[in-house]
Amino acid sequence: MINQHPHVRFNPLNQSWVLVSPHRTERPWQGLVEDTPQETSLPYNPSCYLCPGNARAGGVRNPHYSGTFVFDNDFAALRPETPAGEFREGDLLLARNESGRCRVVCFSPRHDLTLARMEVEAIRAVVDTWCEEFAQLAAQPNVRAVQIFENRGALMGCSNPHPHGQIWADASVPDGLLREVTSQAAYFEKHRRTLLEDYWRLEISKEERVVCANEHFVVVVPFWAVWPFECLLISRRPVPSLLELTAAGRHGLAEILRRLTIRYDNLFKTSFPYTMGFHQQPTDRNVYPGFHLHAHFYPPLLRSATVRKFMVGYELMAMPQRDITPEAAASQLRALPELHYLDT
Ligand code: H2U
Ligand code: ZN
Repeated sequence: MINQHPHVRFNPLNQSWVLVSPHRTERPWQGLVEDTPQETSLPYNPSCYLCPGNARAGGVRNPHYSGTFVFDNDFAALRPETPAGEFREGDLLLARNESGRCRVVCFSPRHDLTLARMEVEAIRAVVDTWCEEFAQLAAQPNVRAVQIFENRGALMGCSNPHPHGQIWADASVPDGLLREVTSQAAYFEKHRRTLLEDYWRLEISKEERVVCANEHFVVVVPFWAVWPFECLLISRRPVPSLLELTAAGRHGLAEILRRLTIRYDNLFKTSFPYTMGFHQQPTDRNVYPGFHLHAHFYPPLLRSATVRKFMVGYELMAMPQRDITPEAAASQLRALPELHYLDT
């Protein structure tokens, strides 16, 4: 049985390997114990730059918004007005100007909420906002990829607990997306079905790595997960982006996001930190057969609200490594209730 021995697992989406060492879960090292991050409870915070009516850096004042609210990042990493430019010296020094646009998406006017604490209808409004932003950014001539993501919690370097995410639109297709574009295209060429459709069907039939599912989406701890409680959220229908979801599909996405984030919070009875993001087909107007909408959740926590995994040593030098198996992680997440612990 593979699960009792150290082994490596292959990630067919990005063509990389992860080392799994199940026998190590009993070792004495207990990891770094960090202070539990302070949880906020006020619906409005006068010093928050995302709360309605407050001033942001640079002096712009947020409107008194009541749903979602989107603005251009005041400290954008990519800027639309960047001129074309290239630098090259032999085969060693190569650089290129990169233009793009960075947006910040407030999920709610309430400073004290998170996706896990929002109603399905409110999360549905976030999904609709993601769709509108994706469509608008994709329509711009110099945008070839749109990355929607959320960075949650101080442990992930998130600067502000006010529920928000970001969208970076880029003039070129970033490496992380490109790798998944390439492997999905190769799989489709060979099998005439998308990699992720075959994958979710396989996981649904096996059950052991499934966390939760509804009519439109399936959430698994992927066979090749790197982070202890990493999850992969896959649309059942092989659509290339959020825009091809039906109204029912958008609702299904809101529902499954709520259920997954509640399970995460319930795992260690904490507001669970993570980085999540959607992978959607590039927006350069090429055709991408086999590209299948999905989202990755990468949470850093390992054993409690304070013990986190670090990517260090062998992992930075060679390949990522995990102790707890993806199957054990999925079984823990699956066993949790979908009622938030603060509501019980
Ligand atoms: P985090 O999700 O990593 O916390 O980032 C929040 C973003 O908000 C960050 O990219 C931006 C920062 O540049 N920001 C503004 O656009 N205006 C502000 O007044 C403060 C922060
Ligand atoms: Zn706020």
